[in-house]
Amino acid sequence: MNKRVAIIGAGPSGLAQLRAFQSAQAKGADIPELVCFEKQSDWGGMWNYTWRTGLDENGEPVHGSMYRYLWSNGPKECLEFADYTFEEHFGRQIASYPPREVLWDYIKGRVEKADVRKHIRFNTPVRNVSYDAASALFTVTVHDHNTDTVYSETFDYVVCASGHFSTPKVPEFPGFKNFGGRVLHAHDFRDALEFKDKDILIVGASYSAEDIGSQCYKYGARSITSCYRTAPMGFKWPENWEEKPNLTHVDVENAYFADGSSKRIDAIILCTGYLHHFPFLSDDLRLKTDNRLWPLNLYKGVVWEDNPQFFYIGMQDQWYSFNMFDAQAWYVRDIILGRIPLPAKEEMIADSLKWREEELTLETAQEMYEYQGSYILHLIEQTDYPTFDIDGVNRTFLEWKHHKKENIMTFRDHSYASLMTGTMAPPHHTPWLEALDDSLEAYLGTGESDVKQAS
Ligand code: FAD
Ligand code: NA7
Repeated sequence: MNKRVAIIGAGPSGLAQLRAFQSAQAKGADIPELVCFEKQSDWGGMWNYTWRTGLDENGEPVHGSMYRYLWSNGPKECLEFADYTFEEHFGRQIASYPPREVLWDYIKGRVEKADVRKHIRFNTPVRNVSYDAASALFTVTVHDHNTDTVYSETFDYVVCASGHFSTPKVPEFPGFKNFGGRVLHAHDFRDALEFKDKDILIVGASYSAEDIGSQCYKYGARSITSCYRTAPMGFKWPENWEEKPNLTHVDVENAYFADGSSKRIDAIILCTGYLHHFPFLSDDLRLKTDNRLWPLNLYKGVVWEDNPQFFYIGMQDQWYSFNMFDAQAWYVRDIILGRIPLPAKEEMIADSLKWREEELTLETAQEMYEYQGSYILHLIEQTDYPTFDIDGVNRTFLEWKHHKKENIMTFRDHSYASLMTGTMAPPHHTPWLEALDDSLEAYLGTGESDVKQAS
């Protein structure tokens, strides 16, 4: 096939795209030339942990928002690849909430097996993408930090898989300029031990707030105060964790809340979400959306309606993650291979609006993950991605929600069955609250050295 595809980013979404093409090739298909540009020096996206904050070794904004001791915030059974199971990777079933390093290992295992690393140009951020209607080609300009050169190449298709949990959304509250302690965004949070014996304030009421607060509790913060703008998280918090309505202002050492109460605090962690940020895309290609289940202008959640040679993977808010990126990547692959025809633009827009209308009716978490599940099923029915038990994944999400409601500090001690193989996960050898060492060795080992290492 005499075509070229540029893939921006080698995180789970970009890697899904590489694997999708490799899988077609392994079955005899003629595939286009693939070039994946990755800004970091290794693959895995968010799951490739960095200690850095601010700018990286090349002066680029640090991509990573993950922190030490991060364990999966949902059951691994909900994100399992349908074409590469945990049992295949680890040679046995493992417990249900692996730490970051274990999931990174799993992500890498599939793409090492598929031998797609050769397509990736590391240390190479994309600087600009523009489209020329006359030639129907994109010009992609990149900075190769290995040689410190900027160059451009042309492509027939571009897949943007650069992630959207990397550029922090940072509100300012009155008094921040004079606050005596540290103010940071979740994007720059790295090690909960920094906050041992401290009184911390968490702003926000979603996943980062819940998990960073829990990390700080686990690693010895003196107290946690979290505050919400719309609705409280509402879990049964430990006794040194208080949930309050939104922050109104701070002074040198106190935070003041909308209910008139106040609290002395040492540090403020803004868990206020992320921006979809694509500074390398021209206006005619740039997705503008907040973090939601159905961003507009993307036919089937992936095709840029204004230019169907341009695609996005993984831009939705995520209940499902890895296997959703796969469903999307296989679908995009089949459009590029000419196996799935695209309708006229008006029809694409009308289809997207129907999904959006349905999205607007969703009220409960259950309705939301069921909606995302039905979207995934809709995509995989049209490709050869191995189908899997989406209803079963939805049931696992439901159990997970119940376990969180029961006890937010012990939900990670539960086990679930794989929806791919049926095998029940064994319980982890150490309760999450006591497992201070998050290394792959500690997780997969016996647990004897688990408790001491992180102190
Ligand atoms: P990313 O993983 O962000 O990868 C994007 C890649 O694109 C990166 O490698 C980046 O370097 C590269 N890139 C960006 N810009 C450029 C450029 N201009 N040029 C070249 N390359 C570029 N999901 C779960 O399923 N379970 C969890 O427990 C979970 N926990 C999370 C915890 C945190 C703190 C965060 C932030 C996210 C978490 N997620 C979790 C969601 C996570 O984002 C996804 O699992 C997954 O990493 C998304 O994959 P992606 O490839 O779309 O994006
Ligand atoms: P989310 O899920 O986008 O949530 C952002 C939270 O921040 C949410 O509770 C917002 O409240 C809150 N927010 C945003 N702006 C403000 C202001 N100005 N004041 C108060 N509160 C605010 O981001 P997360 O980082 O939690 O999660 C993103 C991913 O990272 C997720 O997939 C995880 O797996 C890890 P709202 O409800 O909108 O009022």
